Amino acid sequence: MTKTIRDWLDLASKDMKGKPVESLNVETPEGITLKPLYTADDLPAEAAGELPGFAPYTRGVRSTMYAGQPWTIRQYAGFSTAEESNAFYRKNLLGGQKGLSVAFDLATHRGYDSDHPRVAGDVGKAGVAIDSVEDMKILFDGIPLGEMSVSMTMNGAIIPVLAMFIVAGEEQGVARKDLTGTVQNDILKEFMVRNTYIYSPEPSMRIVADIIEFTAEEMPKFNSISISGYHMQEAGATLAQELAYTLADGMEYVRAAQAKGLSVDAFAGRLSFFFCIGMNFFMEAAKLRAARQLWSKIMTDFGAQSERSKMLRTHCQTSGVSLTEQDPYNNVVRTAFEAMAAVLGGTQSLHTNSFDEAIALPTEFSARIARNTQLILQHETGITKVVDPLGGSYYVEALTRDLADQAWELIREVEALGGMTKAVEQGLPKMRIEEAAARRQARIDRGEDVIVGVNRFRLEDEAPIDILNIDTDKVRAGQIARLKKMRDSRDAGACKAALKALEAVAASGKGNLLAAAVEAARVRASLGEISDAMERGFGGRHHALTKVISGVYNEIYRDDPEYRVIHDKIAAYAAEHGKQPHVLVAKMGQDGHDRGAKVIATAFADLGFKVDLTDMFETPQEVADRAVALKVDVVGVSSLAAGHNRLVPQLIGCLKDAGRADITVVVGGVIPEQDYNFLREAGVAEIFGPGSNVLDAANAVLAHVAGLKRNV
Ligand code: MLC
Ligand code: 5AD
Repeated sequence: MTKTIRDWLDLASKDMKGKPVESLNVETPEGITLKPLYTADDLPAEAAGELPGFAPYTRGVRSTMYAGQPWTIRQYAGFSTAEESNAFYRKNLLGGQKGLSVAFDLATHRGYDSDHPRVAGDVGKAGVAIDSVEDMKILFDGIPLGEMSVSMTMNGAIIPVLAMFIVAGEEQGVARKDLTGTVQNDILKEFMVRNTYIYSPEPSMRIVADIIEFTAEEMPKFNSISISGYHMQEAGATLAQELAYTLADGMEYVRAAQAKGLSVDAFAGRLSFFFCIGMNFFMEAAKLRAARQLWSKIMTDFGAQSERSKMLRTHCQTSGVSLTEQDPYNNVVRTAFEAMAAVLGGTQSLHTNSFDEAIALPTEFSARIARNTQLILQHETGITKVVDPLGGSYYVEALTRDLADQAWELIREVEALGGMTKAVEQGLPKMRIEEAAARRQARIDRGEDVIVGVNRFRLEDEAPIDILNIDTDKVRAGQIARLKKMRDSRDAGACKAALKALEAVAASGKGNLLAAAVEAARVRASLGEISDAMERGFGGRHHALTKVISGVYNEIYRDDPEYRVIHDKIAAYAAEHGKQPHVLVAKMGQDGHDRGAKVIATAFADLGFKVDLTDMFETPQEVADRAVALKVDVVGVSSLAAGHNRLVPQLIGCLKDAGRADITVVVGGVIPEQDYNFLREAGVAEIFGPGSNVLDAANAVLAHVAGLKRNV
């Protein structure tokens, strides 16, 4: 006889030996209740009739998906000089990679030439240094831009970078109408989480709209934007938040383009998306299905007529934060699962991270394993042969609906504030994400979220692995020489006139910024000069306010004995000394990753430290001045873009010069073990690598303040 759910419940109750079956339900951070069993009763009614290639595209944007054409293996890469990155790209393409994806260094991201004093430690470090068309041409030397699709992850300095790309194409003999690729050009999430903005939100939104306009008119094969949730998840967002805020960003860009007088169908077919794929296997696949479903609905509401306008096409990257410094070969396994979730979710293009992610940029070896992960999926698993193999799964279809519902609520909240630009100005999404990040960190610290090799099954001793090292001084010297040569040989009058014209377009609000920048790039204006011209036109750079949220740690840890012990120790110290131990959490250089700094600031404040945060992008001197003025006990530097070896010793030097060598300096973030000795010798008291437990860190810092541990 056929069994019913009732029968199953009876059996399960028996197997649970009296414990209620509902005790197996799990509440996810997204606010979704997972049950131990899904059945046909859970299938959403609409799921039955959905087919790939048709709206709402839940099952995929193409009728045949990978059976017709596999996703693009598009590995994000860039380091050092244009020459070195070009050689790396060519090798990767020979190795089976299909599309290019450029990672620029932080100086370039923030609109500074390599000779700018603020960026000395960042040149060529987290990506490739590009100062001018000359560099751009070298970057794509021997790579035909009419055939190879190129993604460029650029937001702040998007105008000079895209202008230089267009001119590099011209000088290769490729018309702009034939260029294929994508620019990230997603500034809203920069204000929320990624932090490589240059100008204030309003002029920044104009830049986005100008690019959408220019590409819609002149570059029909080019994706004008890559609306990105990736960095939100990396910053700690739940999957529902990532999904909702990304689509809400998309809606804001659609409105910005409409405000320029463009009709939806003139540009919407070239909007693209970018999501992060973490370890939550089924929910990640469901997220991509839900994203397509929602976007189709959203674009229909915007009045889209063309089917293409309603298709959410996306790139995915496996999650960086899910990877660990400890036992790093585990990361190969994690990345493989994440890649599989992206593919089961129906991504168009994919980057798989390298196993050395938590330590340094990929080496040739780690990059090969990462690429091969995708080649093996495409060629060995048979996964490409059937469209949307998860379609019809009781669980995945229910998750797709639940996530869509949760995200829709969050989208409505943002819309009620007047859209994402307003919500960003008010700081709501950033605050929500930071709170989710603090909760996640607390779950990890308490061992509730297990990370193999970090908070469970940890190895006693680990041998360091080989990592890629970049000599930034050498890269910088080369860049400065090339800049000088270009400046000496260009037509100075023509360059000045083009920059003046660009400044006027920025100041007046009339004309297209990208069109004006192409003229400037052609006469060899540098990236920094083009950025400066716009800065003058817009009336300055943007300065973000940094805020510390509080209460999350206290709430989660309320009853935790270990937490209480440290909390009480800090309270006792404060009572005895008449002041709380005082920490300045500092970000230096152009490193925009602030999740770690924010989580530490929140946790330390809840534990009873007095906590201040520096602004983003400070110099060592600025941080030292602030530390002295605030009379802090400790400066905690958060470093995730490899600038520590240069910036931290400078900071310690500045503190010494100010007569405050007694201020303890600790460093946390992505610090390879190879650097520990160097930093200790420079005077760093404690180093907290990835996977550090926040309570342990608090204990160690307090010990220094209380004089129980000596600064080195
Ligand atoms: C594909 N095609 C098919 C098909 N599959 N045609 C028929 N049947 C099928 N089954 C066609 C498509 O329609 C398209 O043509 C062409 O083939 C290419 O396929 P695609 O699916 O569009 O792939 P691709 O060109 O790779 O474009 C993917 C994309 C794009 C739309 C998502 O925006 C992209 O490449 N994004 C990459 C973004 C990226 O790499 N970002 C890195 C961020 S790293 P047509 O004519 O329709 O175009 C980062 C980290 C940091 O941000 O630093 O913080
Ligand atoms: N090369 C390769 N991957 C990079 N990432 C960032 N910069 C580079 C680079 N230069 C990847 C990492 C990181 C994510 C934001 O992008 O995986 O976590």
